[in-house]
Amino acid sequence: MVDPNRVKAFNKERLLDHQKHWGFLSESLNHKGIDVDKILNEIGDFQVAIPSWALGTGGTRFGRFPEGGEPSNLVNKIKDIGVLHTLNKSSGAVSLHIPWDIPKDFTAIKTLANELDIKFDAVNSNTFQDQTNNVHSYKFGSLSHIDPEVRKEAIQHNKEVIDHGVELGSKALTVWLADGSSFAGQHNFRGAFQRTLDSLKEIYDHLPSDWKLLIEYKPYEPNFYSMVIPDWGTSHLLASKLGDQASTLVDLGHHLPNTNVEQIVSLLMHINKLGGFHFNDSKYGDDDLTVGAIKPYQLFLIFCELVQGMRETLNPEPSWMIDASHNLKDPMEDLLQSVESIKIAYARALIVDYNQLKDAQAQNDVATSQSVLQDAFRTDVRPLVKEAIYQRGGALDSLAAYRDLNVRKKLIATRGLDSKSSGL
Ligand code: PSV
Ligand code: MN
Repeated sequence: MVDPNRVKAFNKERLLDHQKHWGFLSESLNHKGIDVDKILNEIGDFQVAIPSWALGTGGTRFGRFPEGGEPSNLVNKIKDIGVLHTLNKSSGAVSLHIPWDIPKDFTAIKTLANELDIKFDAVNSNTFQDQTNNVHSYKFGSLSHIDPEVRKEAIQHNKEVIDHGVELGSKALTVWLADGSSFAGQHNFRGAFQRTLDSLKEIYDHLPSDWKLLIEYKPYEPNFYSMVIPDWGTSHLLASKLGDQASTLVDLGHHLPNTNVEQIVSLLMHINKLGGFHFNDSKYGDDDLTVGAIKPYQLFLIFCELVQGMRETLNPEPSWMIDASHNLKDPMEDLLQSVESIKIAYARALIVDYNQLKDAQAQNDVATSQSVLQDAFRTDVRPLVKEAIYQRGGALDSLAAYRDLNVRKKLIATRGLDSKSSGL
């Protein structure tokens, strides 16, 4: 779908302009004593997994407006991620959602992914919807359900997801539960928590020794009175009771308005319990908007904690995934913009002078502390991100290249206008 030679030709036209901007920025970063080559590598190495359901147009419960050419099977989904990765050299991983995307032929899928330089990141179970072959219904919960037979089915599903992941080379299972209650009195909170813990123990015992169990939390939706795992405290409580292989997964959209997410990230890393991260942006709730579209400063502050945590704690590198989807944009364009925002926030966080910040903090110099952060945030790091991607063979402007190469038009021509993606 995307010929690397076309990417080269695309870059050639933009190279002089880029070099002008990059020359200026690299000189000023050097002048500040920043090791430019080191951060170029860090930015280039950073890979964010694409969830297998995100290649189709998102929607709300009121409607969906697909543009056509969507991948209707896993092979085509991986090919689409291959397109993204050819353009941005930053999407070299897929996070499979099971049962939506169980490979029909594991060897063929692995070979294809390998050819496209795509790894299998965390696998995600789904006990928030009833599947066609379900014996029981998850209407009133899954791992927390009052009926042991329903719990058994949900536990079994999670074990099967682990088994699929093992075949592909994944190293983590992400569990997000929709379990909860919508009316006061519906749940016994302690009972629901204890049953969830007991179910998770069985899943945990099925993990290979080099696997992680990532526990995602969410304050509301689809349940509106209580969620069994509503916040990072509950997620951490479960993870700490399960053992070293279990940790918390932070999804940016899963917080009540104005929550200090950067502080949560910092503390979880301090105790080596930040296992995964889902990127998106929001104005009101779990809006799943393009990363960095609404609150870029918060994203930067989160990255400052991630960068310091990766340097100063023993927290293993979290699994990174984009968890955004909506109904207005071409999903591939949305993903390219999300990845670009992530890299910009990361680059800004990498150029913060943390020594100066620590000195200012030690002297209670509030104004300097703020200035140190804002100096990095206000630096236009786009040439730095472009250079990192360009050095890996990617496009100097992935969105413009995607349009220039008419990718969506070609996808529609090959797959048809009414080709729909499975999943959400
Ligand atoms: C739930 O809102 C969530 O964030 C979980 O990560 C799911 O896997 C994903 O969205 C897709 O439903
Ligand atoms: Mn999520």
